[in-house]
Amino acid sequence: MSGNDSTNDAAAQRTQVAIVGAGPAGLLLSHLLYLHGISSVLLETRTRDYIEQRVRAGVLEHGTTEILRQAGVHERMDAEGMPHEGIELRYDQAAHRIPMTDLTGRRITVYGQQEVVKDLVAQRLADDGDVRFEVSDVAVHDVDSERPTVTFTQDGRQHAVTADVVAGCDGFHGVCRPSLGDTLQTFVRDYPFAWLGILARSTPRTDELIYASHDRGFALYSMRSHEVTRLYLQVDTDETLENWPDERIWDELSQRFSLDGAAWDPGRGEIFERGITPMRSFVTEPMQRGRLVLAGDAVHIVPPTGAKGMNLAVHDVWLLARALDAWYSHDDESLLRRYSDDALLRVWRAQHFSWWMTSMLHRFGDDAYQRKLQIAQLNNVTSSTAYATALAENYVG
Ligand code: RFL
Ligand code: PHB
Repeated sequence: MSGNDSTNDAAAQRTQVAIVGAGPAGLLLSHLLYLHGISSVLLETRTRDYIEQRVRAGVLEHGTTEILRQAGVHERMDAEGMPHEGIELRYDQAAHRIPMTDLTGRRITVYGQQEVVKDLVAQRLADDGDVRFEVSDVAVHDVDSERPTVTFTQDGRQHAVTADVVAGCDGFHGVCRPSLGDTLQTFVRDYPFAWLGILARSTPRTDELIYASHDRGFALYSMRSHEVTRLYLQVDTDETLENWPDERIWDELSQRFSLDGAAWDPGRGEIFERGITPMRSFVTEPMQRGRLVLAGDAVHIVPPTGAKGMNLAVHDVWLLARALDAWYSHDDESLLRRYSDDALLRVWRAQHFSWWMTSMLHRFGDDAYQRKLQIAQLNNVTSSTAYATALAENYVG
């Protein structure tokens, strides 16, 4: 069957896979299905411009870049992405490098999530993919039948897409997870802090990311290009951007990155994007029910400290595309039935790693005992090859 065989009757369309949400998960799934000759309709509430500008993740695991390469959406990533072979842990006024590539043979690539999104949107449109932006009133029906349906409004008209499978890739606040019903188990951890993230026009001062654990709180130094830095500060959950004028942000970063007793200048520049993100760990199990399967942030989220969220979303849909291909090409439904079990193995490893990094690096109130434990843990990671290798293996994926 060709990749674009959806009929165009607006009232009642038929496709093989209806995909809700055009984040990295939904876009990559529709592209992978296209490569397998499986038709899909991709529905997104936001505009194309909005999803292409939404600033989020920046670190692609080795396996994620491999998947994007195999899928043929790698040209710009390979030209503009920044390969990194280590990270720095900074605490107690000293810098310690974790040589990830030496320890694992693998590397990460710093390439903004919105760039991945732009590349995937361009590819879907070049392949005449059926991608609908600015839809509303999206609802999923009949997931326990063999013909689940997604209804939505577009240009003031009501539409219905009937599919074999509905893929919920609609993020944490989407509509698909509630459709899994009430037999699910949900596992949650909320952290007593948030991240204030900025993008600034300044040349990165280092070649590698710096994770700083300071008595004043956590800070992260990252980048997007040779002209743009991406920095984060741990802040209280009730903080507002109004409380953080530019000078305060830079002064706080300088203190948290301090080295040898002196403030460290992260390279001040014009701040052109800022936001505050709460920190949460969350998993819903199982990730599927009947003909509804969920992927990415729709069904699990991690605090960003381990840089895992988008990588998990990519891995989920890679598994899903493989399972759907086995079903359509070889009438083998076993991988599809096992999708949730297979995906959850990796999801929980990433949950653990993200929780562990978060616990090791952030300030937890005035808990002096916890702080001593954190320093002991950091000393282990920076002095023992076994600990460092464990961190590196999890980080590069
Ligand atoms: P997304 O990206 O949230 O996309 C979901 C899409 O669904 C749309 N949508 C709907 N569409 C149709 N109908 C509905 N009813 C809909 N409801 C919602 C939304 O508009 C959206 O377009 O989920 P997806 O695809 O699962 O991707 C997940 C990633 O976005 C997320 O995990 C990462 O951004 C997390 N993350 C990081 N992940 C990494 O792998 N490496 C990192 O370095 C990293 N850093 C981060 C991060 C997330 C952060 N924030 C802002 C949460 C840093 C930060 C600060
Ligand atoms: C980012 O560059 O946005 C970034 C990097 C590492 C993280 C989280 C976010 O752990």
